[in-house]
Amino acid sequence: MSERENTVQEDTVHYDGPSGGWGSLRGMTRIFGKEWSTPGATETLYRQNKPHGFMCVSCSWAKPANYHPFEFCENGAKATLWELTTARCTPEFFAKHTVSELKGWTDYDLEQQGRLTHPMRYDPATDHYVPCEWDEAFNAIGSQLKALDPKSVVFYSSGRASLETSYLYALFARLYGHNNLPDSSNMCHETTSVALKQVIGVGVGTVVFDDLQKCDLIFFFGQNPGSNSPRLLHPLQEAAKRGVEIITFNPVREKGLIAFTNPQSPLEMLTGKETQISSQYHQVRPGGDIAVLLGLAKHVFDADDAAKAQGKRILDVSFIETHTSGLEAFEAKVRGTSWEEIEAESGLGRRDIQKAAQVYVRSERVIAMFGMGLTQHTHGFENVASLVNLLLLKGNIGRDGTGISPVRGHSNVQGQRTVGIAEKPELVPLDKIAEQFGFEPPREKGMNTVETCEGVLSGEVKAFIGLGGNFVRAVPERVRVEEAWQRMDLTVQVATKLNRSHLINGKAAYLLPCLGRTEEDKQASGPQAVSMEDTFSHIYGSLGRRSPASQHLRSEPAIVAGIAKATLAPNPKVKWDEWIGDYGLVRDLISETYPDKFEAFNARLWQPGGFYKGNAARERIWQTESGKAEFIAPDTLTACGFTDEPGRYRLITMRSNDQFNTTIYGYSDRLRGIEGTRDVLLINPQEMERAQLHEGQVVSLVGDAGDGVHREVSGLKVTPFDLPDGCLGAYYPEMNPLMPIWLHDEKSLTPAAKSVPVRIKPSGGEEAGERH
Ligand SMILES: Nc1nc2c(c(=O)[nH]1)N[C@H]1C(S)=C(S)[C@@H](COP(=O)(O)OP(=O)(O)OC[C@H]3O[C@@H](n4cnc5c(=O)[nH]c(N)nc54)[C@H](O)[C@@H]3O)O[C@H]1N2
Ligand SMILES: Nc1nc2c(c(=O)[nH]1)N[C@H]1C(S)=C(S)[C@@H](COP(=O)(O)OP(=O)(O)OC[C@H]3O[C@@H](n4cnc5c(=O)[nH]c(N)nc54)[C@H](O)[C@@H]3O)O[C@H]1N2
Ligand SMILES: [Mo]
Repeated sequence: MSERENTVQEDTVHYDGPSGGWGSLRGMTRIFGKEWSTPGATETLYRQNKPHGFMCVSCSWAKPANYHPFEFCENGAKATLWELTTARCTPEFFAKHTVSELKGWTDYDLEQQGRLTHPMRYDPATDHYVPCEWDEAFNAIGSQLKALDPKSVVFYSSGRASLETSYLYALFARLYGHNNLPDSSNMCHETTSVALKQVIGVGVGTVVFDDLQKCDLIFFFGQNPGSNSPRLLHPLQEAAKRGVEIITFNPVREKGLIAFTNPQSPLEMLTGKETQISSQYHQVRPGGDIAVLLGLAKHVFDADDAAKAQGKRILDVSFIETHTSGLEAFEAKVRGTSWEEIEAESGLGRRDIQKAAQVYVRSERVIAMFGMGLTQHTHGFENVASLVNLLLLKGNIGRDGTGISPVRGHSNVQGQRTVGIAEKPELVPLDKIAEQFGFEPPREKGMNTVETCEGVLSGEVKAFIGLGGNFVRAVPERVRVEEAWQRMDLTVQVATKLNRSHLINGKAAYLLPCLGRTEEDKQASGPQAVSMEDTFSHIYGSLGRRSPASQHLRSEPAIVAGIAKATLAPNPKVKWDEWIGDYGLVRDLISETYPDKFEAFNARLWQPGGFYKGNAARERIWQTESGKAEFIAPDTLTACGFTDEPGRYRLITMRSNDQFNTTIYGYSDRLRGIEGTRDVLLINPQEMERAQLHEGQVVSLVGDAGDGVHREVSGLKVTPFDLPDGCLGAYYPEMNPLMPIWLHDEKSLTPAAKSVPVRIKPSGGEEAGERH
């Protein structure tokens, strides 16, 4: 059976309940029936996100000091139980199936095989993975790395690895001789890191937990907490109950942003009482946010003009004068943009935008939260900068209850950057590292994710080490990247579960199984804790206690050290064995390299609520080029990188409630009412009629990027869905073959996954819209 046929199951249905509630409990039991009911699993969940417990492996939402008895959500529990599964992907499994055969399996079926148990080497002669010893793997990898030019080797990381692992991995890269350290954030919030650094001087958000309790308005742009950070629904619910306005801009009416029933409140569960979350919900066109944000600012300037006539001001004039630069150009841009242009690009009426702006005008303390809906666009930078512009107009950064708040993805994606995983050398204290370890680190810029793909396509990249993740599945242009991938000399994947990236192999390939975060990590000095940083820049310890899924597993730090030792010449200042024996020594190294953020790291590891690494912009210290917060006048109204044409749609690639990135837990997108299949094409009924499509019809999507490359995904079932005109929705990662590698944010190179240009092709037929 083909991969696609495999996944098509029954019909879609509709869900009218709130997010959370009984549905979320049923969601867990359905998937995890067996594991969910074992006493060990419940006990493990109880320790999730608590001091001396372990930190959830799912998203990077904050872990509060005053935690609930069960400080986890539906999807956090899914992620944990996924790691606790009793299924094992053993050498016998690999003996039974060739790698070519496994390539035909779905993501779901691959991960269902459970935890990897042994280090494996790919044997091209038989097309099987065969077991090998750890030392054999390390030595073989080490000798190949020694023979290669370090500049042709890439060390990728997915945002899960701990601060300790990440620090060692980045150090290894630099000792070896490159800064090729792409990570998953290159496909994610890199736009945020680049834009915030330029406009407010720090690449991370300025909001902390307490601010959510003090604000009176939250703007919510392009993030879906119901599925991707469900614990964020609790403070949102509390805010809504306090009368805080929550104004959402999102093309999709996401359930979690509409209504929520707290599954941890017996009263709410019994009475079925739900809280309305968003006070206004605006279905902006994908790519239409710059226009919306200019519209909001336009109303603020108009209101300020009117107030001036009465001797008052709406703008925070003293903040703007003392703390910002560039207002003039921004104001000229806003005033020079007509409401007609704003309406056309945003897909929203002037009155709706003004209604939102009126709330902003009267609010004292405003927070803006955002996610992939802003970052994954060709002009994602302008999206994020425009949101900051709006906040700056009324001094909404650097006061209690205000600020900019990206909602990050992976549980330690922000922290990895903090401790040196960065392809940009200017983000790392290289002089300090040189002094600490007595070597000369490479100073030239390394490759990020898009550049790595380009390097693989051109043959420049010869070897790839993946510390977690599913690189080949997650990147754009999958078909071409997969093809080129196999020309590499060496691919090494450190992982917990089998995925597609493990099946696309270089000439030599190793699959190295590691401990999960819930598992006990015993080293020479005893059980080891690790640590991570959340989206609010708080740092926490995490201690695994479960007995490991297999006795052959090694910890991520130990695997990094094992490869490093086999690759590098001995250096008396680089003590891999001692560091692996006691991760506290690694934390001391981190304190030494980053004294401002990590002073007394070991002593503060278990501080309830985590310790705060600080944020200059929050103190109104602007580490920007001008020394001020910078208004940016966007030179485009659309965040899209292509023009509208008849028959060309903007495709949003979406996450379901039943997945963690490329890990597919099941086929129920409960909160959107899509059940039984992921092979859907979501489109509104008017657009269906225009394209002469009927519900249930099976169609293909064809890339329409105009670069002459044929890109196509077939077998999608037309499903009517409430979306704005001119756009379509379908699931990530299935749609990634449609994304050109060059379609990315211009400044940060984040792939533009929320506006992919496509046409619809009825099966076996011409592309719809061609007749126009
Ligand atoms: N359960 C679960 N949790 C996760 C993940 C997961 O896959 N599953 N992934 C993790 C990771 S790595 C990340 S980065 C985060 C991702 O979390 P999110 O940032 O929420 O990412 P998405 O779900 O891709 O998209 C966010 C929202 O953007 C909206 N959107 C699309 N285009 C636009 C637009 O042009 N404008 C606006 N305003 N909105 C738009 C979509 O409708 C969607 O609601 O979640 C993390 N947490
Ligand atoms: N079209 C489209 N493409 C996208 C996106 C989109 O919205 N649309 N989103 C992008 C985003 S935001 C991101 S972050 C990337 C995600 O890209 P990645 O981070 O590369 O992918 P994941 O799916 O999170 O990786 C899952 C795999 O990680 C491994 N794993 C799980 N836990 C551990 C662990 O503890 N240790 C180790 N070593 N391995 C572990 C398992 O083997 C699992 O199969 O995808 C990006 N791609
Ligand atoms: Mo992400």
